[in-house]
Amino acid sequence: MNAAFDLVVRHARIATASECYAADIGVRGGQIVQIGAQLGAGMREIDAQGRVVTPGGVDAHCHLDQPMAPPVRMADDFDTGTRSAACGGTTTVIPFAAQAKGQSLRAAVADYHHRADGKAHVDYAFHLIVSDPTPEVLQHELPQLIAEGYTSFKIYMTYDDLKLDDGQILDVLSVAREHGAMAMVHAENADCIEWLTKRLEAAGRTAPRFHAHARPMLVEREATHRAIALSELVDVPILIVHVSGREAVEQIRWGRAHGLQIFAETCPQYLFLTAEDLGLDDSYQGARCICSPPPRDASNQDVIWNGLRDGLFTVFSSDHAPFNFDGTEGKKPGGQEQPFRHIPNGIPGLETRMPLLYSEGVLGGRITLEKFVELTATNPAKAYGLHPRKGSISVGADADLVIWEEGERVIRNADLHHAVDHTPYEGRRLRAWPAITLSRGEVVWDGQFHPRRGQGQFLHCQPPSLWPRR
Ligand code: DUC
Ligand code: ZN
Ligand code: ZN
Repeated sequence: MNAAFDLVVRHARIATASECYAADIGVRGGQIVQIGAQLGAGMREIDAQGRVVTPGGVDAHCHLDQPMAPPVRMADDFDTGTRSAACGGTTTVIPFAAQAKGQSLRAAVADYHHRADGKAHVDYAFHLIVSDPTPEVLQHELPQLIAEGYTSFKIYMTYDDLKLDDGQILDVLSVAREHGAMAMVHAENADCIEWLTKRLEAAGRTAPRFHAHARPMLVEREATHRAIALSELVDVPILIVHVSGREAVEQIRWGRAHGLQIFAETCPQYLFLTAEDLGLDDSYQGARCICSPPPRDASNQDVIWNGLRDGLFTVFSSDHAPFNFDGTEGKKPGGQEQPFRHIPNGIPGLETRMPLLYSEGVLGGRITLEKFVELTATNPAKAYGLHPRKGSISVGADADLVIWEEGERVIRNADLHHAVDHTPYEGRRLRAWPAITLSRGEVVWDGQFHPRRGQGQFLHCQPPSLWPRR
């Protein structure tokens, strides 16, 4: 057979960030080469039967095999993490090459490549984490790495081993401005958290649920406001990550109303969990849902939904930070139940991010399909310099596609493909799940996982394209 295409996806109801329409998708060499009605034959054909087809998800905030202080260790590496991503409709992940204090940024990147090499089932890029902005880092390493395709970095306002002071943040933001990078900010006030934590400890309040008491919205509000002020001073856009509720949202709206380019990310845990998931009593079970910022309450979930709908949020990421509940390396470091201060922060979410938002956002009538695509794929690709190769269904783009299937499904950790021993969403009902995930034209998920270990490519990123270049 003299086929025009390697693959044709027929009768697709294509959803992009701007429109929905019916067409066939022709794929050759892993790329979309034609979109239209009644395309010629493909070597392989998939009949989408009028189902919704979206771009593969871009999860622009996840942690995989990130070095931790022993005995803590992440449960997912690039093998299990990208496996889980593929089965949940995500075809690009952007985890973090984290600089330890005293380490060169280059060494952190080299180490992280070593961790990823030969393991990924889908494509990946790296953000940097800058924790030690020495003159060498600011003047040489960071600018060179940005030029080489590491065009985004995260900075922390909390966590002793990562946090920067305001002067350091200004220095790092200046590099982002000069070299056209995206600065992501973890906005929580470290000193307030420490002060509150000590008081809780002195009162014997160390159970998991007190994690949320040590990180009230005020500490996120103050740091968000400060981050916005610092970005204004330097005159550079920033993206506030994992925004949890009303108070940070108000600060971002304030910044935007003053003409500042403040972008924002939120995550499933702020839509589907509340502080009550950290425990109503002193049970240790709540350790599973410890993450920072902590989940808030139902009224704050509504604020986050509104922000997703009205454009306050630019991207929707998982903040997948995979720690087992049982064992010695995760939520019980050394095998012991620990005071909340010592419980690793983070919950798994790579595989459930897209289906949760599709189910409750799109099929729940809260956001449009176009908005879903924008938040889960197109905008993250733009924010981190991967668009239009990723995050779009267009000629020339990679054939990273998800064909959706509507129907009830219950989340069970036993059915997920990460290496974590729990999901915070156990038992939750979904209204849709990816039927097929294609990564550069190859089926990685069709109800069964089809391994492509080592086929996932490292992606060099362009500067962000969310705002015009200077
Ligand atoms: N918070 C973070 O800042 N990173 C990883 C997970 C978390 O809860
Ligand atoms: Zn963070
Ligand atoms: Zn994170």
